[in-house]
Amino acid sequence: MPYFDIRSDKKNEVYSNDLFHVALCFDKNYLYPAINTMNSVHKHNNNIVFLCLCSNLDEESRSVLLSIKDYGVRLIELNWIKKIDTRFYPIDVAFNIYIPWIVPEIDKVLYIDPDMICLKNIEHIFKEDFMIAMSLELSGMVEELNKNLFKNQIPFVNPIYYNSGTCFMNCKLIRSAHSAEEIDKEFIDKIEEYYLLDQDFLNKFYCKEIKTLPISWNVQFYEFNGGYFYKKVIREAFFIHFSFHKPWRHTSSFKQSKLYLKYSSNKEIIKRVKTARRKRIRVSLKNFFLSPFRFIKRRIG
Ligand SMILES: [Mn+2]
Repeated sequence: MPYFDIRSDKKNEVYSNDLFHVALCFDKNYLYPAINTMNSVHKHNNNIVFLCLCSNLDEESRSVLLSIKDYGVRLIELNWIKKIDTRFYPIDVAFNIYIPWIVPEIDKVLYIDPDMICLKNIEHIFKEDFMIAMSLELSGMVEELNKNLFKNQIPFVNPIYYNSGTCFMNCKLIRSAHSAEEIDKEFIDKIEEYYLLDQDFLNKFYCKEIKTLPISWNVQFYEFNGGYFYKKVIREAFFIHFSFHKPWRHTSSFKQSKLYLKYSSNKEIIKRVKTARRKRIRVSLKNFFLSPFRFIKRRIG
């Protein structure tokens, strides 16, 4: 891994290495969504500890994470040494693909995005033996519609495309088949090939080795909202994934923030979701009242 280094590796008081490991990658902007995600996992799972792979944290975020008392947190701070021009998304938190080598003593890890909410016990997945497993990106199947969004799926050997929001890794098996140097060569050295960085890479690199997890492991709100199976899918979900519009931003829909709030426990994030909701109401009222004038202006113009 000549492109980044491990700056620090700290554990909170209640961390125990003997439990199951769930990993998240985030920076200080995602601190509270990440804590909210971890809270939701902890609510349904007593045997899980968290690996927080972070970059650009400040002192306050660090102490917030390490002073968590309800569950184990191991905070590993990582730092990119070389500047990498990705052209699209910043590479800041794309450490998930290196997990098997960042924690070489750990054998199985479930990686999850910090914009997920867990709704059930998930511990049975750690008994599975597959090397790597993810759920499908349903919209990634509709090539014509999403050609630009999921543009890298097209040259892939595998005609199906996965979302990396939930990614189970048998790190031991991955380490025996691949090396970190190989990842550097195939990911960093060919970075211009990837648009949705880590997700495109995982799809391409592990292509034939990926086991398909049921969609209940990564229910993306945007894919099911308003759909015929919405209620059933939400009821059966292990994880709901709030991809695209974030519930704590004013661009989120009312229905989405309501669903996110229903399963949220972190006070800071609840406050942000509510503030965003008020801003959305203000913006839509403003647009509503301004629209006739805009219409008149257009007619005159
Ligand atoms: Mn996500």
